[in-house]
Order: sequence, then C-alpha cells, then structure tokens
Amino acid sequence: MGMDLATLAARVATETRIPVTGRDIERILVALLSAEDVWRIAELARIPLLALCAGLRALADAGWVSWESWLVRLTDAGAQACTQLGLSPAPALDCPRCGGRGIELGLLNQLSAAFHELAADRPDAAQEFDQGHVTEETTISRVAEMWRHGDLAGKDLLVVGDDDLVSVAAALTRLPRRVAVLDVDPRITSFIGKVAKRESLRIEILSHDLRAPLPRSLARAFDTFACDPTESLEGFLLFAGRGLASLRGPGSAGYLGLTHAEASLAKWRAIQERLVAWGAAITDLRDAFHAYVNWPYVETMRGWEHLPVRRVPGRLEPWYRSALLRIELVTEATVDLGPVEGNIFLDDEAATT
Ligand code: SPD
Repeated sequence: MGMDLATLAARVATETRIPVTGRDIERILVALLSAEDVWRIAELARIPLLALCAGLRALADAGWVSWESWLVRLTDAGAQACTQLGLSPAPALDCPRCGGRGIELGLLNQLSAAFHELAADRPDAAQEFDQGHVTEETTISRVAEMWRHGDLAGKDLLVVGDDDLVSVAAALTRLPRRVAVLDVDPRITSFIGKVAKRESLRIEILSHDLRAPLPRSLARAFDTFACDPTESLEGFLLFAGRGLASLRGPGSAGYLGLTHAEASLAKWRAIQERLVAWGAAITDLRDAFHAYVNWPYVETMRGWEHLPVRRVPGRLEPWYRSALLRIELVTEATVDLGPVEGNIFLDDEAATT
C-alpha cells in the first residue's frame, strides 16, 4: 500500500509547520471519496487549507491522487488504499431544513427580508483587514442563536469587528437594550451609520483598531459580545480577549467564529485553553454554522499559489465555513492583554489573508 498515513502526515507537518496527524490525511482521503472539485474537497476535509494542499501533493507523490484541469481525483491505487484502510465517503446527514444549524428561522422571516435588502450594497471584503463576510442568512442565524440563549433581548451587546453586519441585524430585531459596534474599517463604520440613520436604529458606532485595548468606557459594560475573529492565533485571541474584557462578569456571554480552514486542532485546543483560563466555559460549539461569501481577492490570498488546481470559486459557492462558539463567563474575566503592534493576520496556518 506504499506509505502509511502517519508518515505522510509527518512529511506534511514538516513542510508546512502545521500540526498534521494521520487522521487529517484520512480526512483528505474521505473528502476525495466524495468530491472532485478542489473547493468542495477543502470544505469536506475540514483541515487547514495549506495542510490540505501539501497533503494532496504528498498523496500525488505516493501515486494515490492525480489532477487535471479543475479536478482532483483518487487514482486506482488511491481508491484501493482507501478500501484497505476501511474508508468510505461521509454520509450526507445534515438536516435539509436548517442546513445543520438547528435553527428554525420562520419567526425571523420579515427581519431576514429587511436585512437582505439593507445589506445589498454593503462594502466588499477588504484584504487589508482579512475580511470575508458570512452570508446574510448566516448573520441572521447567529442573531437567532443569541436570542434563543437569552443573550439578546433586554441585553447590552457589543460587536467587535463587524463586516458581517451583526450590529444591524441585532438592532433590527429591536430586542437588545443597547447595541455598540467597533470596527477599524471606515467603510464598515460609515455603512452601518448610514443604515442605522435610515432605519432609525440605535447603534453606537466606534472606529477602533483592536490592537489597542478597548476604550475604558466599554470595559465590563456588556452582557454579550459577538465577533468573527481573524484566524491567526494571536489575532483570534486578541478579538476574544477584547470581547471578554467588555463583559460585565459571570453569566455574560460571547459568540465567536472558528474555522478549520486556517486552524489546526492544535490551534483549536490552544484557543480553548486560553478561553477557559480567562474565566469562560464553552457552552456551545456548532461546527460549520457560518458560511462565507467568497471574497474578491481569492487570487491574491496566500493559499492560492498552493492549490493543485486553481479555479476562482463563485461568490455564492461557499467552501469556507466556521464553527459558532458560545462562551459564558463563570468567573470575572482575567484577560491581561495590553496593546500589540504589527500584522495580526499571519501565522503558519493563515491561508486566506
Ligand atoms: N480572509 C477571508 C476569510 C476570513 C474569515 N475570517 C474573518 C471573518 C470576518 N467575518
């Protein structure tokens, strides 16, 4: 059967400096049993994109995978190896009604229609800030998730970075007592400002670079925070840490997005450990909850050159997904993050920056 999975994983880990296990190589093979399009393979494999690309090359060297034009396929030897390893395609078991989110959006139909209309002329995702926004349906679902957990109605909400327009969707429900939003991108703050004025929504809008600590007036002032961080370890913890510092104390909650496409399970673990060390419990984790609209800079992102076949995905052909994490403080937050400098978007696993 040629190489074993652990040996292939070790090669990929050395090449990419990303922690990769034999189980990750197995995930690539299982994805290849179900799909031939590179973006669909990336979506199904749920491992860092750069590890996937290196893994596909290692599998090609082993004679298990080949590609031509847009397609990546198992060879006969690869298919045989999968059989010997006992691998079969993952069954499609997601609920067709909710797409696996576990949310019935019926109650929010009107809000959803209004939000789609308002978001129609939103700013495009900017590479400078590693933006990539989720679909409108995803934003509504995130707000619905806050509502059903009791983190929205009558509560004070801070949105930390808002290319997803969560502040707008949350304010449209007219449920929160207070909605505040921070963003560094003037296009986002002015867009939210325009919409808020037109729709008479009370949203406090602050221009803020998260590398600096929160303004004093926002510290320990909120019941709930929401953010969809950049995925480098440093960047993620900066968003999460600033969010936690904004919370009142035990019982306050945070919502975050965390992907596999740019975060190994080793990074997931490091993040989870830090969230717990800062005083939070992870109460909910819904994988693949967030679906992203493809950003306009796919061809200049870091991962592009690594792909075995290069096809620009359609705007609404989501392959990049992330989990929704809900955390809740069980002690006072013990975040000790001062100001930081430099590029917070890069680490070995970052692929879409
Ligand atoms: N670089 C494009 C995808 C990055 C997604 N993470 C940031 C999410 C902000 N909504």
